[in-house]
Amino acid sequence: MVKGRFITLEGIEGVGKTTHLAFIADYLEARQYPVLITREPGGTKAGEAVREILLHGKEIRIDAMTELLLMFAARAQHLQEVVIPALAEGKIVLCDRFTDASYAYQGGGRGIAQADIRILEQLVQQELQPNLTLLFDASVQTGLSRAKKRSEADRFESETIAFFERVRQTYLERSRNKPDRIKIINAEQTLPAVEQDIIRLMESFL
Ligand code: Z5A
Repeated sequence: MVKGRFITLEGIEGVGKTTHLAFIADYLEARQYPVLITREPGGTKAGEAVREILLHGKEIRIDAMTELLLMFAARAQHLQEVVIPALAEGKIVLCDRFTDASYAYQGGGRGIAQADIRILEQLVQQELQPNLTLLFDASVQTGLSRAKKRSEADRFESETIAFFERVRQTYLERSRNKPDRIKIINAEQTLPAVEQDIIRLMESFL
């Protein structure tokens, strides 16, 4: 039985998901909420191994469908081993990316049909969906320039501007179709302004 709440953070690279995840965890813990922080792909030993192949195996050939299946393989393990047990214990699970990323990157970015992604979503998640998704939105130029300052480009970050534009537009389209769950936060703002928006959203969610 699901007692906790599942919050996911999404957006193109460099929009501040990792930064804001820590801020949200601090905000919740200061209010005595039990929090579990995790990420996708990853969050389990098997998932982190898959992540290593997906992000850093630049010399390994991975076709779009293989990439999608690996994302969902890691997700299946993550849900069973980490997310579902934590929700059953009443925790607030904060996850850096989830299935909206598969729609945005493998769907919008790589061109896999949304209907095919939906089949895997249904198979792996059944009825489970995030209760809240924060979509950090910034231009591709802003996101990539922030990401570049931080670390060497991984396999995704070496993609073209057009790829990231498609990813961003798919995220925005999903938020228009699911406005109750997916809330857009303007990530072009200064960090304190973004944090104020996060607090406003968290207050109305909790
Ligand atoms: N992927 C996929 O294709 N399909 C799937 O189903 C899933 C994932 C689940 C790994 O994701 C890759 O997996 C991802 C999609 C794919 N593609 N890539 N690459 P990831 O989340 O681990 O990697 P990422 O998107 O590259 O995250 P990131 O680079 O760590 O970015 P971020 O977490 O959004 O940003 P950040 O590290 O918090 O911030 C970047 C810098 O900007 C940092 O120095 C901050 O201090 C700074 N920053 C942040 N916000 C601001 C503001 N507002 N002003 C000024 N500076 C700021």
